[in-house]
Amino acid sequence: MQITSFKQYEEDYKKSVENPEQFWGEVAQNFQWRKPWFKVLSWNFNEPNIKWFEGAKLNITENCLDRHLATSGDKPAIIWEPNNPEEESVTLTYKMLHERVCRFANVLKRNGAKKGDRICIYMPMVPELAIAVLACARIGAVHSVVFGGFSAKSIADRINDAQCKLVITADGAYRGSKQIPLKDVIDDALIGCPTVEKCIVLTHVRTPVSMLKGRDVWWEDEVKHVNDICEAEEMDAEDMLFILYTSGSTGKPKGVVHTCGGYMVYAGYTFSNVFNYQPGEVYFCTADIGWITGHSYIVYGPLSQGATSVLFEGIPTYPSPSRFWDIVEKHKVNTLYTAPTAIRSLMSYGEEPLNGKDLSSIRVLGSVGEPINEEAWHWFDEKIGHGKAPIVDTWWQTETGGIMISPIATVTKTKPSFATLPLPGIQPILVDENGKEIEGNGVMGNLCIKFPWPGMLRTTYGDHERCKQTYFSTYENLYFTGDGCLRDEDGYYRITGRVDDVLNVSGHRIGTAEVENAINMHAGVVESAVVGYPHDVKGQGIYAFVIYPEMHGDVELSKKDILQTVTRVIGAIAKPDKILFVSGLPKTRSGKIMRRILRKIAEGETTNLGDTSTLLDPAVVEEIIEASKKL
Ligand code: 7RM
Repeated sequence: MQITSFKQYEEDYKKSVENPEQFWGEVAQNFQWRKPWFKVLSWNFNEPNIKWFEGAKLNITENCLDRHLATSGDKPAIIWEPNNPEEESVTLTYKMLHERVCRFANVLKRNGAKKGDRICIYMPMVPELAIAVLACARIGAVHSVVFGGFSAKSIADRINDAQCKLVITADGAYRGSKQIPLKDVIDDALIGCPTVEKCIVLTHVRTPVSMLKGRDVWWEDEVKHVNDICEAEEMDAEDMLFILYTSGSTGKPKGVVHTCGGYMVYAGYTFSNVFNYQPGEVYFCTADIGWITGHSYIVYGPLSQGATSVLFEGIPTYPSPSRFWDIVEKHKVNTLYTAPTAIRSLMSYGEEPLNGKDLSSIRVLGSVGEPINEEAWHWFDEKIGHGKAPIVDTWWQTETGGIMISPIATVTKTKPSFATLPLPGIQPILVDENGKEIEGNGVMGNLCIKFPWPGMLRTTYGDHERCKQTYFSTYENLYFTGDGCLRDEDGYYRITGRVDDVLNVSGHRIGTAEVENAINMHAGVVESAVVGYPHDVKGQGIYAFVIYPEMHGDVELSKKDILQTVTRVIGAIAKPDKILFVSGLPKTRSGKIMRRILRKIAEGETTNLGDTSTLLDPAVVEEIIEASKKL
């Protein structure tokens, strides 16, 4: 299954396009199925209706756990590195992880969870998070992991959208020098969540929490009441595995749905190939399991391949900007998969944090989440990889389930800031505004995919029409990614960023409409418009133009108030970096905000604003420009 030469890549790619069913059928043989499929693929992009490995039965946890027991039961599956380096790391072998997953699966059953039930997981980056995820999969319950940085309201919205029956959380989480009171946040969320019957709480930071009688139970108590034998539920290949909410151009995040069979095959295949993972190696992905990268490349991908996956609770800069390098040295990490924002942040501390650190174990480096600028790419290459470790710049999305366009480590010649070539099975195409294909090399366009792949989303939870509208209606018979893309003279792809109203702040996807809605909830705000602007570390920063007519007194206080509102409504990750109070917004005669103009102003451009002739009130632009200069 592993590609070892460029020639083989070309052959596999050709085969995957000419005969996709045969190609993926063969890849799927490397996994364990209870029953085989009768059809590899049936599809149409119009409804859309996508089925991979129809008729097949499996349980993904048998692939991630049971099948490794005989040969690698004592091999580390998860190495947990705590927030505080003075605390001890924890190693769970495949045997131990299997036992704990089975035991916790029984806890879920004991608390009323059944196949098909949705379970919300809001936890710190501890081994129990991976255990909770896998325990859901074990019994066929659908997990919906919510990142620990989201607010009570965001959690409640997600729980209600999926009608979750259970919540799994912890007393709190560590984040550098800070503590996040997860259970308090959950308590606030659950006030508005009538479908939730039980809440299982893990002790982690040992902060006092309130436990609601009849609803809340302790993880530690529950596991004492059950044994560690739990037969895996037999799942259909197209049964739901998980929901993961992600932002789009509307104010309401969508629940992206992934199913068991195709997702497993795609996460496992791409993990093995892109990182060229070798048995016994230590692999470290710095993402949070609350995002798709953590689902596919901390949990399911690596474990399905019997790999050793490092799970880190902390942040890159605590207690010092040497933290990643200390972890690499301590656990002899062979593959480091991180985000450009982390690289840029660490770069800014200079070379001192690297002094005396042994990074010689590193063989492969990876980047994900946003375009990586050349400067960061070279720093990563030279200072971390010592020019010897290939960098895989992996382009993909929550919706794609796994990596789509990326170098294959040791196989594909890399090029700074290019995601390079599509993986076997992936058929990218560039189109213009009208959906006309842009052929040839040295061209730019909107990135679409013209053929299904096993890891693709199947629907958006509870609203299939929305899935169709968002991804399959912009261009006929194509999956639209929302990204702009360049294909250079070598046929290499470079993703240039979103072409819709979605921001990418520190590798986190945030819809401008979501931030606007949150700001507008503040009592004094009449209207707002949010745009992104280039930010040295975060990639994009959030710039908010806000109409706040009755402001009396302190401007800074009002800004603080607005930031707090955004934190309460969405979470701290969506806080604007800049707020500019204005008396009006540039609108067309039909009332549409001209974001193009605001984007230019946010970038610091004050003269070449393009065509402003359709503006209702051009004077407002002059006022905004003047005000922006003083910000
Ligand atoms: C994995 C993930 C998806 C969006 C996507 C892009 C951007 C991700 C890269 C990238 C340039 C990359 N899922 N993006 N990877 N842009 N180069 N290697 O991030 O759903 O959270 O975000 O992220 O805009 O559409 S995500």
